[in-house]
Amino acid sequence: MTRMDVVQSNKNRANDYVHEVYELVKKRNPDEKEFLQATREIFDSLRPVFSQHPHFIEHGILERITEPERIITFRVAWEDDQGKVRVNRGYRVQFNSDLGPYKGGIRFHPSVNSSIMKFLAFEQIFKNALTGQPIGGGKGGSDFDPKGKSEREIMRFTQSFATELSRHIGPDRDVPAGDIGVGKREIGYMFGMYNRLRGGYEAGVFTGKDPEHGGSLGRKEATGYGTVYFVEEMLKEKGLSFKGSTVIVSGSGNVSTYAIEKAMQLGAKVVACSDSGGYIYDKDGINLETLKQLKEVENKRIWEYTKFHPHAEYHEDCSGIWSVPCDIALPCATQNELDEIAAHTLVANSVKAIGEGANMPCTLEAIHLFQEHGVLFAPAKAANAGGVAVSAMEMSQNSMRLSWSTEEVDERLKGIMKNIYTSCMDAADRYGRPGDLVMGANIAGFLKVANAMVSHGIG
Ligand code: NDP
Ligand code: 2IT
Repeated sequence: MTRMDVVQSNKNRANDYVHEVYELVKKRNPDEKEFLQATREIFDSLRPVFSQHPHFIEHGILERITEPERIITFRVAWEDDQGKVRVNRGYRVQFNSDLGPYKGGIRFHPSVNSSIMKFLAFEQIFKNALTGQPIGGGKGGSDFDPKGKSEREIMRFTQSFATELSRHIGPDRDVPAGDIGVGKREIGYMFGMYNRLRGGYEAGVFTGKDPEHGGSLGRKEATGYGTVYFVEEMLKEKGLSFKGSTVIVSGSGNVSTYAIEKAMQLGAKVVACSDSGGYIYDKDGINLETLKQLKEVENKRIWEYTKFHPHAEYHEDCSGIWSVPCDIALPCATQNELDEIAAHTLVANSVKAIGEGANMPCTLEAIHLFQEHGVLFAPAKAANAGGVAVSAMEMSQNSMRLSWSTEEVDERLKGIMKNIYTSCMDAADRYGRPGDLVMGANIAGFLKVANAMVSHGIG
């Protein structure tokens, strides 16, 4: 065989392998729409990897990496304020521990199901690998809806959830953090329950703790800031910047708030944000102080912004936010919030860059459309890795029993986001798709985990 024949034969073998394993994953996980979407995206990127490194095929890496090491499902019973017994379902997906203890957030949202937990844990494996820190991938949560619940109900539910979760986690085993519906308050309740059950104080078992009680400074801001740092790197390459740009950010939770703050600090005008009820448009630029007061302090709905800024508009239907003309759009709310129709609208309005602050906020069709039209695209597992990166810094600080300053954490975060950007660009270059950050992120993250899996042997 000539060299060309060998290359072609490796290519065919890689394509067949990826196709066969995807069919297997579909068969084993029927109806798990989000999980199949996340695997599809990774698989589409990996063909050139298997063609260049056929030994990964012999090691069955794709079959193994798509099957969680462990999925824990449990009953969470609790009593509401009326004395009525309520039952929710709890999950912890411990997907991959080849690079370190399972690491990933806990989500409380009524939409939580096995597919959503698995897609989030799967994404987390590659995201965590990209940070370069020693952390594996996991995710957990419950279909509990915190909306409309009293403080005490939230505490009782969270404590009941943590009672079962506690037997499966630990500082060297599995280290949860926050996600949708879970912030420092819920982390505090879980941490308290864990320590009570253990009869001690294990600081590094949760991250995202209150900085007054063992948390890292800068963790709250890290995901949003990190997303903006990553997008700024991507813009720089094309001679663009946040300075003077018009930006829209979906959501108004933890990630959105600090993406808005950093974009503003870099000189952007952020004109719209949302919650699941609708979006606000403020042509003068959103007032961040009002936003924080409403959402962080008072837990109110976003429409109330217009009470304080009557010139701003409120529109029901949160997906309408994508019709607001902008240079940069940062989807920071939830999965599949930006579909092909929204992508068409953004492209028609000459959007220049998209940065995914949320996990898998853009559908595959939307991503393809952006790429076809030359819109710069920063994929979630790279762009929103700043949150978990600072979580891993929190683990280090807890182990060393010391705390770093806000400035020190922020400097490290900037360095990590820059490194992630460079490794994604390098991988995209090396595997034949220069500038394609989706492919670059998937390949760079995958290679780290796959090499560790090979070194750890099969079984
Ligand atoms: P929060 O709970 O703080 O905020 C979530 C925001 O998104 C709220 O404004 C919420 O509106 C909105 N939202 C939630 N679900 C929907 C929905 N189905 N449709 C429309 N809007 C919705 O969560 P975070 O900011 O922590 O998380 C946001 C995203 O970022 C998620 O995808 C999460 O996985 C991801 N992420 C979070 C990290 C973190 O450190 N927290 C790290 C990396 C990624 P409403 O209040 O009306 O529900
Ligand atoms: O999706 C995510 O990266 C998170 N929710 C944060 C995980 C973490 O462990 O900090």
